[in-house]
Amino acid sequence: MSTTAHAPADVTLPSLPQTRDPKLRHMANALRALAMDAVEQAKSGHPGMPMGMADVATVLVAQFLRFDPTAPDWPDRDRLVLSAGHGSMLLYGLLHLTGYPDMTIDDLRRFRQLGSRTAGHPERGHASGIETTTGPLGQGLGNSVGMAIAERLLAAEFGESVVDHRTYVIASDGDLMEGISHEAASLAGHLRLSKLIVLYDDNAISIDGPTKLAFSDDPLSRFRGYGWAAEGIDGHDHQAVADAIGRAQQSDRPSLIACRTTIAFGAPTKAGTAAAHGAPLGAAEIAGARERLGWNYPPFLIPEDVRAEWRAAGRRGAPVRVAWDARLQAQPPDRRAEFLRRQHNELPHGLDAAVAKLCDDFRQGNAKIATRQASGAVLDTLTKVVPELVGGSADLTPSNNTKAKDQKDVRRGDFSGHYLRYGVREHGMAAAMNGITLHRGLIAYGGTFLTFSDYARPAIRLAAFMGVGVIYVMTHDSIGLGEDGPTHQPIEHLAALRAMPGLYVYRPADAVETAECWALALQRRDAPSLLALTRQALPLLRHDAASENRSARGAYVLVEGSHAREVTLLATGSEVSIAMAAREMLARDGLVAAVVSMPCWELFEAQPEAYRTAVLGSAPRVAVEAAVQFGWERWLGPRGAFIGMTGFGASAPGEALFPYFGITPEKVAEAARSLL
Ligand SMILES: Cc1ncc(C[n+]2csc(CCOP(=O)(O)OP(=O)(O)O)c2C)c(N)n1
Repeated sequence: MSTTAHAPADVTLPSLPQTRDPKLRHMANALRALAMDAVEQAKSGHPGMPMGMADVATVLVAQFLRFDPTAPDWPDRDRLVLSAGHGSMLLYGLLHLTGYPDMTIDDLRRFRQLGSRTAGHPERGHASGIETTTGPLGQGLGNSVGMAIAERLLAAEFGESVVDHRTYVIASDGDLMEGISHEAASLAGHLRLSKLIVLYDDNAISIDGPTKLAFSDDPLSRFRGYGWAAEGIDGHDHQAVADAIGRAQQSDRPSLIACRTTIAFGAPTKAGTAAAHGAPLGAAEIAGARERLGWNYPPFLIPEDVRAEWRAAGRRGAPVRVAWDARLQAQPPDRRAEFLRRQHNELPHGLDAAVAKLCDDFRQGNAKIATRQASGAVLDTLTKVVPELVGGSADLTPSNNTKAKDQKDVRRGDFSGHYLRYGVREHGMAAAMNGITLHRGLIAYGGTFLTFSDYARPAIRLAAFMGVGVIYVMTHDSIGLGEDGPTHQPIEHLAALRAMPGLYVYRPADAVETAECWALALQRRDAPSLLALTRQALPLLRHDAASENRSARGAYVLVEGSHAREVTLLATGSEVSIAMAAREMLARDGLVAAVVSMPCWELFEAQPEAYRTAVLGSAPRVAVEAAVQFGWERWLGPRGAFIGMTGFGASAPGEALFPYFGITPEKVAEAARSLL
């Protein structure tokens, strides 16, 4: 075992390194063969990484990982994240061999085919045992930090007799090159997430060739600098792998184990080369690999003795789980019920009543506040009613109003709080939020400025894709933020976020809508929600004492015309009050306008056509939103007009910017008149 950092080595054709344990070697060869065969059959895929990491994965899964294929959702299982998602056949092979019932040999034969569980990259929900969707490099590592945080938070809340597991990650050079790996590892080191163990496939090869073409970092020094334990080992030496994992388990820090491996280990001419990264090896190379590995079986055939070893590895966890079950049963009934409620993703009773009371309070106080401020007040209440909420912000807590009054910070060594100081790490935050929420038992929300949603977007996309119910609190949602200027003023962000399938984008118009949108975001446990909130104060528009959550239909008629409408004014967020003022101007001219508030397009789209038609009306429409028009066409109809932004903003007080960019009641009224 070497504890010094490796510089990425020259890649020379390796002689087969010593693999010490014959039983483990055979088990690892089963993984190699399945990867070669499935990629060959699919005529596409990545055989190199699974073949290189087969020894490491075998030791981890057969000797350390705590799991039970008969109860894949066992809450206290170890989490295994394949961050290098291109090596998906490694995970599928493991799931199959250890006996997950929904990963059959036929599923492996159908690798990468339409409708199969075995997608090109692992997709959560396709098969049990896939903890998160990976493929975009670095995301899995980011998720794993969230999972490790969730484990500590739940252990602090429910006790280590119920929550005490580890998070293991298999990561590649690409994972470590991606910027998000810095944010994720830095946060993990800061919080000393000692139960996070990363097995890094240090094979010195990526797609372009040897990593030294682009990468001369010393990952061990780098991770030590973050406060991790880090060591390098021979990733084909089973004992070295086991010893290193054993040390990592004892460490008081997160651990990086750099496993020096040979990509496509066993392949006669392609091992150690980029040619083995992402293409079938070909019949001759596979035949040569079978010979070198001593694997003399036809494609997809696993000999009984090897299968029996793997099945035995898969059965190791069952007694541990049964003992865990008994410990859960021994908990006081209310604690057990609370634990299970959270595991089942059920919200507590009392949420609706709490939101209704908040709306009443806002109405009674005629709350003229920024929607970010309303959101802060909502959180003061909701965090009491929904204890699974875990908040945070990427260093904008006082601006995002994300910290509720009685929330305590999460700190290294003290995980009893529920508020995370994510630091200036939007991408790491969003990826960790996915991990926290995927873990089960907690719901993550996190804040930044709307314009920096771009910095978090790859993780937002995966939340949408997987259907993770995280909640983004994105404030400073338009030129209305003012003096910070055009770098901070979102322009195209609403359009870009609305373009993302599966993401619910909310832009509430006042304090009441803010409470309603928060309730909707919380209720949606199978998709992410994003709240776009203002920096500037807004008048209260919703004086109706409706018990109904009017935002739930996505858009609704806030004020109807006094008689048949001649024009319909559509708006979201801060511009709804502009539309209201325009309506009054038009009324003075004897023109009848209705105002429609559209806090959530995605919900509106899902309404029956009759409702949508009734809301939008048949009169000409004018839309107003302090952002680009992109996307509004669909609501405007053939004769509509749009008042908004056509370029970037400017640095000035917000009140000056709306008239400067022509986003005023006068302009809206003028546009309406021009249509009549
Ligand atoms: C964010 C992102 N960028 C690019 C890719 C495309 N890609 C897949 S694997 C890979 C790098 C391969 O190198 P490495 O991570 O070392 O994997 P190995 O070759 O060892 O399997 C790249 C660039 C990706 N999957 N995700």
